[in-house]
Amino acid sequence: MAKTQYNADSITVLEGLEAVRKRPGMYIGGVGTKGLNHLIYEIVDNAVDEHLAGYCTEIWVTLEKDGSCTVKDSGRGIPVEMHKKGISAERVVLATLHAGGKFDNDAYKTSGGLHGVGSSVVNALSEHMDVKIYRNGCIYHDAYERGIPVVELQDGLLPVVGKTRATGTEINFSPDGEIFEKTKFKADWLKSRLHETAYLNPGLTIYYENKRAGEEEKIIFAEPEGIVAYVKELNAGKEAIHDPVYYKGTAEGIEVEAAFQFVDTFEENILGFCNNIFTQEGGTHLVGFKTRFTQMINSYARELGILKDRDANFTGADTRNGMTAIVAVKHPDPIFEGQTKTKLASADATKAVFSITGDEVQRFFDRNLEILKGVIACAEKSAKIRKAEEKAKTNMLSKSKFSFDSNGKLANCESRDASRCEIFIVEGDSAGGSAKTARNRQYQAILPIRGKILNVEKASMDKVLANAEIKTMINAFGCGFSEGYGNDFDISKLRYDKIILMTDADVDGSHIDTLLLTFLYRFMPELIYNGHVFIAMPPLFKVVPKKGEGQYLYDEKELERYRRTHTGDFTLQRYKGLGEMDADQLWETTLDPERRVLKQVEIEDARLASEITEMLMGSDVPPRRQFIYDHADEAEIDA
Ligand code: TSJ
Repeated sequence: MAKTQYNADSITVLEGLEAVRKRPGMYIGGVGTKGLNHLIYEIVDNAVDEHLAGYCTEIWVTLEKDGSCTVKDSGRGIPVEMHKKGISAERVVLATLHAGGKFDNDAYKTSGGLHGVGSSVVNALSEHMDVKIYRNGCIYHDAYERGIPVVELQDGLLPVVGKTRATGTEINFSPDGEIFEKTKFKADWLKSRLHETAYLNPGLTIYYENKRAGEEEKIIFAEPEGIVAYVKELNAGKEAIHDPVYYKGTAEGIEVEAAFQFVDTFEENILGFCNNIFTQEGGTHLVGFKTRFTQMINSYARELGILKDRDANFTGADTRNGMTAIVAVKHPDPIFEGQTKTKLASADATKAVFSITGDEVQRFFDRNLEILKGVIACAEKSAKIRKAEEKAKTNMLSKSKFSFDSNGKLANCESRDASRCEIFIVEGDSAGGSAKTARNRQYQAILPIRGKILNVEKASMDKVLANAEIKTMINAFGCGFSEGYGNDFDISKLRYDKIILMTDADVDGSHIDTLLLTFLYRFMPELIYNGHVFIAMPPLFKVVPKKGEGQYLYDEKELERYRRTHTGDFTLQRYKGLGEMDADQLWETTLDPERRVLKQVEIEDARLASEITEMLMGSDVPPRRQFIYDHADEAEIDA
């Protein structure tokens, strides 16, 4: 991995260690037992880096009788040669803050902790640190107290205290009782961390020994099966439905490794790692994995006829029901964010994991149909339970009076004669306001909706029902709804003869139409089958000639025709949106049954809307990109 021969000169020197002792929490997260144990991890990570560089296969970690800790590796040994500052490079690594990690870009580190820069921090927070370096046939010695060197250099170089044929680095340190609340390392945490390190580094053997009185223990952590063994351990005692699936690949300069196995439970247990660091808060690598996996299971399920045309996709959670997985990436320059800086934020990790997962998991499932069917069966089981739960929830919801028009937006009509009543679903509060003024309140109801309503094709049912506008719509229509299993829909209870979608004649408006139609198509298809759903067609132009009557025109073609067939001057008014019309104009053009133009929605329109929605939001990337490309001149589509 280290491509260039690095020498003592290439270490970047930054600053001293006083800052670390003043604010230890900034560097190791805290001065409790967690921070204390962190000291060991920082040192071990340096040895793991040497392993990743290809020079070290063994690490020894010992909790000593006297309360100190020793970490030793079989690597090349920290360089002891003269650094340009005139002292041994080892001093620069261990006694200079930030040195030791950012050597050079081409010698990048992929281990965890403070990315190899933590050794000087540990030194500063140690009452005593003792260093032995096995290199060039010699054993070099150095020692520090609270980060300050206590061994005299000879012409700037470390004293040689013995001869050896071995190479490696050995560090012994005692945490400083002035800094830490307690100085006894927690053995259990250490063991589990070392085991994790062994899983993530299959070529590495870690010899753990506890020599503390009454706690004596020796364990060898070696996991040649790597993350596959990790997945097996996480699933120990559970009924697995197949052997773990493993794959590895590189994309975008990022190495991606993953293993997963489904078990007979309802949990989802996905652990992410970046450069050996556990990403507690998840991040972009997991997004790539989950997104691709869900897509793949849905498209296989359709291909196999397990999902029929009319069936909704499995949700992401459905497809991961029973899944245990490890996703580990190696990123040359990762970005972490979040509360505890354990959320991977690098966008290229999503791409890399997405593409490797797509290739490799597809290759696997193509050849292991029975396992694929078992995995899809888990998703089916999850979907079934989910739907039952959702139905129970909705039944409660529709019985609750509080959920009706929860945000007070609906302006209902006075008549209770459904055959006369109409409800307009209006895009935007301002157009909604004008419509409320303009309407005939006897039989016209107005429901303004803001922005883009939830995309029901993608959102899970409980999210859909949490959406105030959707809740209001369901309640206003009065006939309940149906989804998948069971049928609570009763069209005889419908309170309006016409449901009229009223949105702007632009791409945003048609996007909202698409989403609304998708909602109706999925939850109340009978409304469409029975011809109750309409789209209002507000005019785009008004032409007023010098002489004669003004006239509304509904599209560019009509305007062209008008221009061709009319001579003489006329003023042309162009409507950018419903919000631009005043109440009178709105009544004339869009609300008045005598003059308005409505388009009756047919089931094909709704099916198409649903397909477009799915393409935009739910399924594979290539068709979506094609769609956006095809429509790029119209507007941006934000999915
Ligand atoms: F830094 C430390 F003290 F925390 C520490 C470093 C602790 C332990 C247990 C091991 C190490 C460590 C460092 N092991 N191996 C190395 N290797 C190097 O520092 C090294 C050696 C040779 C070369 C080279 O290019 O010749 C480069 C490096 C980074």
